[in-house]
Parts: sequence; C-alpha cells; structure tokens
Amino acid sequence: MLLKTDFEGEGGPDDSRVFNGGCQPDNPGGDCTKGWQFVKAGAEAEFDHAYYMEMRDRSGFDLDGQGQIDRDPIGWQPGFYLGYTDEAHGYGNAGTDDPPAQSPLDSKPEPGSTTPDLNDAAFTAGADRRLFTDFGRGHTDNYEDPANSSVDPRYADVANPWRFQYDCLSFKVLSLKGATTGPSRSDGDLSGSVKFTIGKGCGKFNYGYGVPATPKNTRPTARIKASATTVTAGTRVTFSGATSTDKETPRKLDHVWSWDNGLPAKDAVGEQASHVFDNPGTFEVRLRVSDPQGRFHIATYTITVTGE
Ligand SMILES: [Ca+2]
Ligand SMILES: [Ca+2]
Ligand SMILES: [Ca+2]
Repeated sequence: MLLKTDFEGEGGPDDSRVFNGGCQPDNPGGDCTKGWQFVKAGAEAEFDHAYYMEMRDRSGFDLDGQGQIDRDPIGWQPGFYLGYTDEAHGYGNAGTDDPPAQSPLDSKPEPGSTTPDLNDAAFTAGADRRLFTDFGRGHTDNYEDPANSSVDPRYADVANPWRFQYDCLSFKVLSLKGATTGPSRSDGDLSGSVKFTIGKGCGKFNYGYGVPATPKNTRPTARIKASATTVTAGTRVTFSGATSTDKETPRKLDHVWSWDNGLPAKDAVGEQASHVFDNPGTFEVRLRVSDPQGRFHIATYTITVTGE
C-alpha cells in the first residue's frame, strides 16, 4: 500500500504526500505539472459565503446601458447595495440551481418571483426601503430555495422561500445624499449614513492579511546538579545548570547563581559555577534561569557544610 488516508482527520498542506506539482524554472506558471491541492474536506470551506456592501451611485450597465436595452430609461436606482454570494454554491445568478449563487438582495423583494424588479434593489433612506435584517424572522428575497420548506408568514403563498436567517447582519439607512442617478463620472456623488448591527451568526473569513499570532512564550525550568550535598568547610563544590530547559530557546538561557541562602545576590553567572563554603552551616544555593524574553525560574539546592 502506498497511501492510506481520508485527508480529513489527518494530513495538511505540508504533508509530504501532498505533491503540489512543479514548474520549469525558466517559465514559472507556464510549463507546470499538475499536482495535488490540499483541501480540508472535513472542514468548512474558506470560500466566500458573504454579504458585500457598497454605495452605488449607478450600476455599470444602467447609467449608460439603460437597463441593458438602449431604448429603456435608466433603470437602476442609486443607494446602498447589498450583494450576497455563496461561492460554495457556484458563481452567477444564472446557471446554478436556485437560489442564485450571487445576487443583489432586494430592498423590495418579490419572493418566489424568477423575474423580480431589481431596479429598486438598492436600499435607500425611504421609509419602505431602509431596513435589512437577517435576525429573527429575517429577510426573504426573490426567487426560491428548493432546499427550504420553512414558509415565511409574510409571504404565505411561497412554498420554498429564499430566507436569510443568519443572525449576522442588520442595518438601517439613516440618510443618503446625491441619490439621483449620476453624475456619469465614475466616483459619483452618492454618500450616506448607515447604522449596522453585527450578530453572532457572522463567521470569520481569513483573507490572509491578518498578523499571525505569535506563539506564547513559556518560562524556563531551572535545574541544579552539584558535586556534593554535604561537605566539610573549605571544600569547593561545583554546580551545573546545564539540565535546565526551555521550550522555545533551550540553548539561549542566562544562569545566575547565589550561594548565600537565597539572598538576591549575583554571586556567579554561567551554566557551570563553583564555590568554596568556608563556614559550617546549611546553605540554600539558588539558580535563576531566564530566557531572552525575560521569563525566569528559580531552582534551589541545599548544601550542608560541616566543621573540619
Ligand atoms: Ca424589487
Ligand atoms: Ca448621484
Ligand atoms: Ca521561554
């Protein structure tokens, strides 16, 4: 057997079994062999399933294209545009099964209709076009969602309404200025004030711009080894802190010793140190080990010194 995996509970993009293909060095992007691409089949896809919002003074095919028919008057009304996309479902508002994969959400929807009036889709400061919410009973848009049989009482005759009940987004258009069509220059003159409420139903999407979280630094663990535990006065005892550890930087640690019953003295530094105990008594040797970020740990070791 060469490979046995379900690619769900194991593996990853760095898995050596995931071969990403290769390109010839003198023509990157041109002559490439096809390879595997790692997809987390068991996890939620990082496709866009999202609302897109923008102030639209005009729509590309309406200000000059006039409702896509050059004899028609200008159709699309300026305002606050709310677009919905579900890349996992596909692309476009045609060619996919209902409901659309991308579609403007309609400020004055006609649930169940496959030929809705989208010229009034934009939200405006008008009393009947200023609110959107997917909280509670939510928003029900044009078209149908065959996968949904939960009828919206507001549109009781639609058996399979396309309902938005994500507890994610709610907004109210407070005011709009420049809300006539045009001018024809590309930046338009539309501006507005919109109040948003964002709920717990909104997911997170990683566009790759975030700063990666730096892993948390842990403190070292100080350890002391000594050449003796009980000595006679005047004997040199050697100490080693070499078995001290640190998860992140085990080779970059500072060692500070104190011989004098733990007083905060810097009697010696370095991984190895030694000391002559001249007087009888019990001495607590301390080793303070710190990492480059300043996190530290202290170990103690008791030396008993007897009279000569
Ligand atoms: Ca409409
Ligand atoms: Ca305008
Ligand atoms: Ca550390």
